[in-house]
Amino acid sequence: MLRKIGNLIKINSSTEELQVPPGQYETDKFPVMTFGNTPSIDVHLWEFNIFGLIDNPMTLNWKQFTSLQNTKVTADFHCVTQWSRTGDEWEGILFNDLMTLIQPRPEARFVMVHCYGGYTTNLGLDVLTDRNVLFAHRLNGTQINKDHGGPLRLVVPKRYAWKSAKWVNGLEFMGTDTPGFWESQGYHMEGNPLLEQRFDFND
Ligand SMILES: Nc1nc2c(c(=O)[nH]1)N[C@H]1C(S)=C(S)[C@@H](COP(=O)(O)O)O[C@H]1N2
Ligand SMILES: [Mo]
Repeated sequence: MLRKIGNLIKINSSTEELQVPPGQYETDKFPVMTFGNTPSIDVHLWEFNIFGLIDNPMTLNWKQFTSLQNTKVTADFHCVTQWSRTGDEWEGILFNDLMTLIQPRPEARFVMVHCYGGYTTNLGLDVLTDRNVLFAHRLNGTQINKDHGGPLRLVVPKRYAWKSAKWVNGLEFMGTDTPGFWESQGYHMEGNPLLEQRFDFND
């Protein structure tokens, strides 16, 4: 479902997933799941770097990034530790709207997402260009607080939530799929909750 209200586009992807994925239970709680320290970020100093296999590497400041088209996305959120939230309304910049600014090289098929604090996670460009992937600065009508990834976090509704990186500050376009922080410790490279791709300790 896609509605345009004034200058704000609304996408409801929550209804695309009719039930919580296998092995998950629904909760209204919103636990904070952070490895390591929680960074405090001043938006005046905030920078977002786009680099790697791309013809026009760039750095955007807060104003430049948040003046891109804003969209509200209703989506579900699935932590690999088995809790799921449904129907949250995130607001921010769609990955696809950021993509209109950049020219990845044809061989760029994967992206390493970088964060303040050093956390990373890898995603296929095909996954990131799904219509409901966004960089969110608001959640359910208020600014995202720093525990939940403020000022800006990635939200990838169709992957386990460890791929929804908090405090994002960069995208690195890559030709081969390279494990991020949790993926290099046995978490699945894809992490699709509908397929229960939680861990992959086979190799
Ligand atoms: N930078 C960063 N992003 C992160 C994490 C983290 O430790 N650092 N934890 C991930 C995990 S495992 C989950 S479940 C979600 C949790 O988001 P929340 O703390 O807002 O609930 O953030 C993900 N993004
Ligand atoms: Mo998680």
